Amino acid sequence: MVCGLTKPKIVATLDPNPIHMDIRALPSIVTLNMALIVTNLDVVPLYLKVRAVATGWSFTTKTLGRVGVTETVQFYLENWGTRSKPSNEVTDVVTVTFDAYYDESYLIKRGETSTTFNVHFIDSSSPEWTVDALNNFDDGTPQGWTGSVTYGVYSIGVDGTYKRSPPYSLRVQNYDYYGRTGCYTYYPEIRLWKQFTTPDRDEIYAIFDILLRYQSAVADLWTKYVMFLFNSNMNSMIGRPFDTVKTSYVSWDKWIRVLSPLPKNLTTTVKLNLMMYNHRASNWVANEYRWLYMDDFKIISRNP
Ligand SMILES: [Ca+2]
Repeated sequence: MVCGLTKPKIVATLDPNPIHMDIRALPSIVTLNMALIVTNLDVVPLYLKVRAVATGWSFTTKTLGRVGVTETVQFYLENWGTRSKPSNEVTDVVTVTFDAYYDESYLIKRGETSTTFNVHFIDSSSPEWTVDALNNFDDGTPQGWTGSVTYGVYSIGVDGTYKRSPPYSLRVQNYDYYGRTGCYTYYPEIRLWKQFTTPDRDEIYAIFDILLRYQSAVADLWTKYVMFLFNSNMNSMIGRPFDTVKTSYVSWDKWIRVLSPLPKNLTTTVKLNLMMYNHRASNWVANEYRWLYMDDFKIISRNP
């Protein structure tokens, strides 16, 4: 007997969706990483695979494993898709298909279900953009930015060593005192924010570069994510949701371009949260430093 396929009942959220990238800050091969949250609303446990297709892209099929009835599981699709960097602005539509199986060997298929998401490439150097705000910190001040830390000592100022536009970038410094004793595990967070009013145009982005650094003699320190928020709502995230795996999900010592859409006609506090995981294996022998740098923060807008 040949049995028909049944469309599996799942709720899948891909994050971020849509994805926004600036072609002025991309390598020649663009790599796509995504978070995925799946809830199984079906009547049986499902063994899932996820695949995707889009013009110009190549995706690997990811095996997700078992999701039980009513269970919600979070995945991270690392190095999921690649394409060559586009030479002009384009929006790619990616079709994602979930294949559901009854068995862990992925032999007996229950069915499949599909959804889409968009990857939106913009060109920040296009003359169409109006620059509504520019904070380059080149006057030697934080230009209205302020911040806080959840652990240790906080200060904010400018820095002349690491910058995107000379002579200065913004630097938040966070350090823990020399002299504390014993092993310790904690989760330091650096926060940075400023209030802006967005313009009356239909397409608006915050665009800026960040750099993460640290200096430590005895601690292991891993980055988890940099989250960009407005009015306390998460807008975009680099890295992965917090965990205690001893791996960094955002690169140290590398400038990273952040591009995040903003709503129009809104006075909003835009905020950056850097979340870390710190393990100190012995007594501190010197101050332990963590730094978040930012330069060339802009709000740009246009009417399509
Ligand atoms: Ca600068």
